[in-house]
Amino acid sequence: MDLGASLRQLVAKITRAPVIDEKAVKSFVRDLQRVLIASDVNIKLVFKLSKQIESRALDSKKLEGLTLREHLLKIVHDELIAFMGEAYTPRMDKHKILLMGLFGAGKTSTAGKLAYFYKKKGFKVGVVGADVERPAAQEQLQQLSEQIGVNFYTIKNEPEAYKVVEDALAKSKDDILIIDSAGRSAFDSRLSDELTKIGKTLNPDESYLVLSADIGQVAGKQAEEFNSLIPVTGVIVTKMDGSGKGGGALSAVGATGSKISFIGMGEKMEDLQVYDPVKYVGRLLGVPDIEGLMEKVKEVSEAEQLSGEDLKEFTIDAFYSQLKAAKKMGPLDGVFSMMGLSDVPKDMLSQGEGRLKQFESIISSMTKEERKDASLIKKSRSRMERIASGSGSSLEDIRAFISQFSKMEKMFGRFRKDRGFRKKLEKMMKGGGMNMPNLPGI
Ligand SMILES: Nc1nc2c(ncn2[C@@H]2O[C@H](COP(=O)(O)OP(=O)(O)O)[C@@H](O)[C@H]2O)c(=O)[nH]1
Ligand SMILES: [Mg+2]
Repeated sequence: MDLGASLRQLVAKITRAPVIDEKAVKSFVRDLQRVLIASDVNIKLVFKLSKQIESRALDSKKLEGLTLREHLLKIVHDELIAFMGEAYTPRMDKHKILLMGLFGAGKTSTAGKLAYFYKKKGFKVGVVGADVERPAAQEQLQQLSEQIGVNFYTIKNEPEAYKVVEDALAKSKDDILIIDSAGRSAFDSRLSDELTKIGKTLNPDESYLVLSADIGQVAGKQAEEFNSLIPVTGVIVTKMDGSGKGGGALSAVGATGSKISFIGMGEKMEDLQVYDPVKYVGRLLGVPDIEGLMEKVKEVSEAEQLSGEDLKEFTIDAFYSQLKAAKKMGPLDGVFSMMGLSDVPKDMLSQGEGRLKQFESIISSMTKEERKDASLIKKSRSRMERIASGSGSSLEDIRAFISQFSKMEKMFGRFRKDRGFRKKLEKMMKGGGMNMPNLPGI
């Protein structure tokens, strides 16, 4: 489970706890430690943060008008933000940027993304292919530059990177010039020679170190290594979209005193964001800001007080319409995750259109009875075989389907008695104008 999903579950726990007392705070802090360590945050930092949260929650005076629950949430929110470093303000004047980092960190893509970022702001931008280790890197950057419409400079077959830079400096009339340099599999003396020469020739205004989020807390060590060679003015952490270790990488870099400047959130040119810990933590928690968080807490506790009818049974038919409905709805509303439903439907949806189609054909090969009572299938290999051949799938596919279904069944079982939750969902579906046909079971 990713950091965001785990944190949202923790917040849901605070939201739903019958009482918030010292015991609840301590148990929350222990859970938080576990979650942060699992996403590769340095253990010392974890203890520092959790101590801070615990002592502030238990010692400090509550803020006016807040319940202890809200008080704890506010502290958690504020401390997480402080933990993730400072917001960055990119330069908005003429300047030269050097990108450095190891192989595969995302330098070349980031050169394109930064170029696109500044081009959109109205600057004249050029990119320089100074990765002389791999000719393919120059072509990759040239293609990106054509795609986004910025100038491109390189010298093919030139073994000295600094000469490529020298030549680009002589030709460029751009406001912003971005240099893509070569990586290595590890930090070594050849890389440091090359970067030193580029540094002397270019005299960069910004030297960004590009790191991949999936290296987790090692990010801190790398930031220090590079910084001792060329002062790193900012760290760009890429692949934040695909890694559960992003929180670890960000906090480790922050601890070295380097600033996070941008984060990469995907492979497309627009997937670059100026770093802002408020936004980052907001995204993790599924709310825009502390006001948003408080509002959700209120909504949830109001909903808890409403009463509702008992839930209907959760069947395969229900499962299928739930998947279709969730797909229509897009990213799940924060309320879902606040209530502890976290990201299960999203996980399933991320398996894509093809999977949904396969589910559809599997379901249509089932009898009415089976759709009402999945245990019939679970118990019988011959039924599974019949469904597999009817839907053109393998026995494994059928088992995978049943296992997904069982997960959802368990999850909804937890909420069977939770009337407030059901009411809340009903209200959301009616009020929000969302079209969720046949959404039984919840
Ligand atoms: N998902 C994701 N992939 C990225 C991101 N940044 C880079 N990549 C991918 O990571 C791979 C290596 O990137 P590249 O820019 O060539 O790395 P370089 O060796 O440092 O120049 C490529 O497949 C990129 O598309 C990001 O923020 N998110
Ligand atoms: Mg590259």
